[in-house]
Amino acid sequence: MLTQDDVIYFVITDRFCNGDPHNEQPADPHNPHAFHGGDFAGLRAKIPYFKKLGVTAIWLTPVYLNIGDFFDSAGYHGYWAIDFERIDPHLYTALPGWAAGSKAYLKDLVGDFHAAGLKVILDMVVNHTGYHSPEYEQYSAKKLHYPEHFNSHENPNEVTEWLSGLPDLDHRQPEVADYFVQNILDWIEQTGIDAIRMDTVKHVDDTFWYLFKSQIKTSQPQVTLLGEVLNYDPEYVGRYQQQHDFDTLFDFPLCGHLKGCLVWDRPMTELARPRLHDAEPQGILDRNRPYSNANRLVTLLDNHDLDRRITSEILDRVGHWDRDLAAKILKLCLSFLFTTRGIPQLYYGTEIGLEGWADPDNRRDMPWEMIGTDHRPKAGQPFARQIYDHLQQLIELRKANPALRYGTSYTLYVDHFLYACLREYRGNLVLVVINNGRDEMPSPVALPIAANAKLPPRVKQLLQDGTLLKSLFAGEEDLLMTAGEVEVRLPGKTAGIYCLTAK
Ligand SMILES: [Ca+2]
Ligand SMILES: [Ca+2]
Repeated sequence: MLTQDDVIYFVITDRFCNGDPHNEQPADPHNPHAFHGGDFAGLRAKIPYFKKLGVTAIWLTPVYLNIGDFFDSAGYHGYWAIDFERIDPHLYTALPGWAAGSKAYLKDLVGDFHAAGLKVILDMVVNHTGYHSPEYEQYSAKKLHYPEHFNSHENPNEVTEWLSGLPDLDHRQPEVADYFVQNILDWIEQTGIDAIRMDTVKHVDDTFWYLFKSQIKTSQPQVTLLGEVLNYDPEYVGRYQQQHDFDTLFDFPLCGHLKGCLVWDRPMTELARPRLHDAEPQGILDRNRPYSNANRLVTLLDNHDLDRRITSEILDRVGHWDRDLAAKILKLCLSFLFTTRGIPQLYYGTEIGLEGWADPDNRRDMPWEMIGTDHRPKAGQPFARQIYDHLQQLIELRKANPALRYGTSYTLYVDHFLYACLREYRGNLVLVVINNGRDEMPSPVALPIAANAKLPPRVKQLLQDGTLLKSLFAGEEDLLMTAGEVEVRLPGKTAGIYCLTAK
């Protein structure tokens, strides 16, 4: 089960770490459309890396047997399944006596992750099969018949559209829906995974989610269902949590606004407003009503489906020569991600500022040559090291402060450049202030606490005059409560994070 205590780390297994050079059959690391050789042995070898960084749940791309070659592209990413019941041989190290493709290979990996205190999120696909090729006919063809079990090309319904031309299954057919319900139950029962990341949810007919809710959600409540509904409107995304009982969904609406503001310098009022009266316009963080619980959403900066990695988007914005400003903005984005509500998700490589533009460039191999034996970027990698160190500090901060995991968020102040948010949980309190302007604030801004009608008296009690709010970052000024306010002044593109110190 995923909780708000988790920090998710997403890997494309094939691109992460090659732990076994003998299961390649074949691999070509120089071709961005081919298998590169990453595998379960590589994931296992990097358990100490995950632990050092502080992440708690690893999301793996689908493990199904995939297409080896279709017009010079391979299903290295796992989304082109030709057999939904077997594991791709690129991924595991064959053991004597174990059936080829056995789910036991994943169970074994899950066991090692659990022993290390790491959860496993398995990516699953029900919308489509891999492209139909002679290979395909050898495997799943026996279960999913073409064309009877598939939607026709002519159907204009968006839900049944063929995504990237991938053969689209018709879940209104009882055989198809039942096949995938049984299939998912098999994976859960036989591998012990903690959560499912469900691919392309919006392209699957609703009929399937009703079956999923009745059979899988009820019998396996400990397995969290995380849905990918790639849409930027909370009303559209929230429907899946409200109606179909998805525990959590990727927060693409926040992702879009977060980058719009912090990378592309849109006004911070688009993120949140103090909402001191109901008529005030809403920011994206105020739009919670479409969700059954916005606090459980998975927040993110990037993934393998978006048009470029966060570092590259920032470089496109600031100019590729200005690495110092790019590092500041990337650290600012991470500061926001790890202090706002939700469960944060990282895409492998973001912790070291890995670049990557459109697919397949955003799926580069993890550059392990940059990482030292202490699992931290080497001293000769100053850009990577400052991002890594900042992120690691944020993960520790999140673990140490329940306010950042469960606390209510009170927006104290917003203008075009400045955003101030207070989070509190049972006396633990964190104040986050963001100066999104590129320049230092010309003068301090006073954040009213005592006069804020939205703050409960109990929280105001914690912030009486003379209370010190200590900065997380060395060298930055602490804040002192004076006359019911705190005054703050920050350099450009910087987040100040302040914790209440014990009296
Ligand atoms: Ca390998
Ligand atoms: Ca579909």
